[in-house]
Amino acid sequence: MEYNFREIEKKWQQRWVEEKTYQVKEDETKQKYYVLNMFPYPSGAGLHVGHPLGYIASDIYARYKRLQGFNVLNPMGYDAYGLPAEQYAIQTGQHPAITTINNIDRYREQLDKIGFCFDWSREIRTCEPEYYHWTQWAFQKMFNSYYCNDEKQARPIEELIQAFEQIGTNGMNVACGEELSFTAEEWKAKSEKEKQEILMNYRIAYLGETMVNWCAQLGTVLANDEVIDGVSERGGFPVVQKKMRQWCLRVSAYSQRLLDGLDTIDWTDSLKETQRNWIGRSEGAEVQFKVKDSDLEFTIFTTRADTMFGVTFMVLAPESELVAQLTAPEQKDEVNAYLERTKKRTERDRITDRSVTGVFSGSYAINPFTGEAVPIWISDYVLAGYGTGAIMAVPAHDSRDYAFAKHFGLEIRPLVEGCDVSEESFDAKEGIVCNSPRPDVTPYCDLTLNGLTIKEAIEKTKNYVKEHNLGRVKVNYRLRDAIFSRQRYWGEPFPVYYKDGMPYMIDESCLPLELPEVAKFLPTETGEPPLGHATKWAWDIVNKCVVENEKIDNVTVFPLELNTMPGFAGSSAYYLRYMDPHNNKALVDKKIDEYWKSVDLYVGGTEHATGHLIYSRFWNKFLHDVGVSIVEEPFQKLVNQGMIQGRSNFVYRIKDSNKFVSLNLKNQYDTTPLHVDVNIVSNDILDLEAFKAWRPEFASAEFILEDGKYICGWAVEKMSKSMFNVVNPDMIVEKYGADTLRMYEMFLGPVEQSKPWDTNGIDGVYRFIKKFWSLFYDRNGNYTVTDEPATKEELKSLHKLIKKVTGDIEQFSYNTSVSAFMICVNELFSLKCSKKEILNELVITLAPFAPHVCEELWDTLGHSTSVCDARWPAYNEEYLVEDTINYTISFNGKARFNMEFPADETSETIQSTVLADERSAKWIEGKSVAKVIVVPKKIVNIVVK
Ligand code: ANZ
Repeated sequence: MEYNFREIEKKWQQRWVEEKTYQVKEDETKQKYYVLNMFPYPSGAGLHVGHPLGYIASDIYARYKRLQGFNVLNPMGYDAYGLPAEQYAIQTGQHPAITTINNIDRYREQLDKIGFCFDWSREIRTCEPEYYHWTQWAFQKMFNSYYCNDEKQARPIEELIQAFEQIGTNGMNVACGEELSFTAEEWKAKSEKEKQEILMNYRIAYLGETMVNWCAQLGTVLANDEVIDGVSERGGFPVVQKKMRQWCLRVSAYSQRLLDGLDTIDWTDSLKETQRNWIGRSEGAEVQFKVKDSDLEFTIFTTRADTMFGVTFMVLAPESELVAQLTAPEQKDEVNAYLERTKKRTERDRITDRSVTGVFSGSYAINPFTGEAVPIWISDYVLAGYGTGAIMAVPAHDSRDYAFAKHFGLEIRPLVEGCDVSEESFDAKEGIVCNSPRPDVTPYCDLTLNGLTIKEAIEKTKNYVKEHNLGRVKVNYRLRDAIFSRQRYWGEPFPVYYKDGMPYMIDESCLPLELPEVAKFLPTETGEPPLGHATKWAWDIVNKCVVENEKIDNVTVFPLELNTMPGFAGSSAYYLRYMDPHNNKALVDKKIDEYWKSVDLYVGGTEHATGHLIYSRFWNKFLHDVGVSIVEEPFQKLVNQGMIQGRSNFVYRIKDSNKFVSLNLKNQYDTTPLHVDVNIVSNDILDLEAFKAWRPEFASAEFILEDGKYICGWAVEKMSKSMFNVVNPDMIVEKYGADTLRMYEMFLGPVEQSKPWDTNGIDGVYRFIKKFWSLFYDRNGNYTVTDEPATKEELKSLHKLIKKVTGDIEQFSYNTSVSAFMICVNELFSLKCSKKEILNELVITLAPFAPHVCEELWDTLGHSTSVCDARWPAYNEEYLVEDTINYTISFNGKARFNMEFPADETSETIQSTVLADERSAKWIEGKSVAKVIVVPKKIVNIVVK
């Protein structure tokens, strides 16, 4: 029988479905192992060879773990809500659900061809009501919770209401937007609406005033990267900063837990560092400044409390509420003009663009340490959302303050008097570097920082601030609350209706609230989100159902929320749902949750380092607090697969002609390189007929060949349609089979590394599988496997392989495993080994990599169950011991020849045999042997004089 991958792969893919080979159930008798891939967004372009890289790597691991006796969960599904389907709907009118389903079908077809061991019975799609039921449910739980800083966890909002009723805000240590203070009596005296407004300040899912990039023409909020130079990337419409009421998630409350959790998980150091920076813990002090000639006071945040004596001005963020209060009448026009200008800049512009702008408010603040009055300025280099939105500026020691002072001619006062303040002596990190000790500042207050290091001085000043009631010690985090509203159609609807301007949750028992149909996917004429087009989008609280908008009476029928949830809503807890995907009573059954616990191995791209991987960790911690998720960290080990880049090919057109010249002759002509579809190039040789058929303008192309061939040039670029270098895995499967594709993708290099797709080596992998096959069948297709016992050499070759592959898989070093398979098969081939004893184990070892051919051969070897359920072979060190050792024989340190000795030979025998060998005579001739050194198992050196 010949190796016919088409038949074999089809046969086993069918069998796996029929026999439910990859369906997994909770099994208390077995240890669980949960493997997860970041689920794909099914785009219209389908999969290219870069996409399956991570899936193949995790598939190998899942199969390996199963062979080791683990009960392995390896599910797959689709992140099915998203913008591309909606944009396509806007352009073509095709409902995004249809586009999405078509794309999913195409993905599934492609994935099925590669032979993954996914348990498809657990498939989820985030756009299906059965799934988003639980996204909505989690949102409602967040709405009904607040975060207690003392207990370091989310608690039911009722507990907070109770506390307000009993003691007001007294002694309260909870996460909030704004620090409020009221007594129990004051609370009780408030109206229902006022109470709801106050609770919003504490809820984990809350409606908050946030600054957004608003594009009126598109009728939507845009993300920072959708805005370029103040206009929308799409359409070029003006974008302004606007305060909008949006749903937000209080992710910031979890900052410290998100940091601490990083120490408990097995992720790369670089990924952990990225998250630490993103969370941005910053220890400092909040200090109160009084406003001169006024009762007003305001608070600043500083990490350099020790620089208090260098403060020469203050700066407020333009959005700060203080701006209106502190702007003097004579400065009003100038300030307003400035505020208008800054509205156009996104936060990112403000952080990255270092140009200096600002305006004087007309007011002064009093330095609490020195009693000195300093001017208060307004500038957009101070961000409203960080710290308190106000700073004390120390131009001599902070580079942005320095630039600002230089620009506006403000005083620059170094901590050590008399230091040079010119740009040359300004260090971006430390500011003005002074080597002399700090001066005594006792004239102003009883705090001396003389001779202290910066760190010590900061500590001492912070203590001083605390003791003298000038402010407090404060830890800030850069991590912001997540904006959770989108003005889009194709997303999860919020299970929320509005009564008297305040949001209320629809009954939990009424979930899921299904996405309504709309006539248009665009915003409405009045600027409402697309759900504003829905005519049946009102909530009847008596009948607990969705009814027509005309029934809205704001008594029993209320309008429903028009925003939808963002992309990360559905992807934040999907891993939990795979455990129990069809449960309509709970997100996941408690017992099942206890069995699978969390993901042991998570594989996906690095682009999710600060988005998905922060949101899902937050979401999971919240679910943990409310008793759903068993483990606090959802993903124990994380492997980032690299990108597969495209390997583009070029043809060279001779200027002003339709003639193309082969690569190595091109220098003789004046040519322009053109990208050519890599699918009509093989080993850099162009298929001339296919090229002519590729595009009409090339139908009459002529060629200047070398050795009868047209050789193309090449380059490594991003894999993209526009560069004609996209390789579809279907084509590779068609030509070589899935087992070759799988092994070849792994052979390309370490999983974590980015590397170009280069089909030049694929034939070698294909030949390897054929050679492996030939250990079972001879050239004439006769089955040659025997029951003869294996020789020592054969066992050694096999066990060397098992040892190597076992170690490699644990390290995700699959490329070196593939080489090891090649070496072993070559060795067995030259030993003419067709022994069942050897081949049985070889098949099991190769099965995670090339499952189809291994199932086939496992079957041929006479086994009645799937190779997936075999036992991973243990290697036996005994077989690896060398029988003989090859010694290098040197004379005066120069290697001359080699000799074999039994591994246990004595040094004396080795010495005498070497000296007696006739080859030695040549090197000793005319001299005498002064010394013989035998280094056991390595070398013999003979010193002659
Ligand atoms: C005085 C000072 C002197 C500062 C000095 C720095 C150096 P991190 O580490 O990022 O927390 N700051 C505070 N709030 C700000 C805001 N909303 N927008 C822009 N800048 C703000 O940085 C904290 C430091 O950044 C604070 O310490 C403050 O400037 C500034 F030699 O205060 B510092």
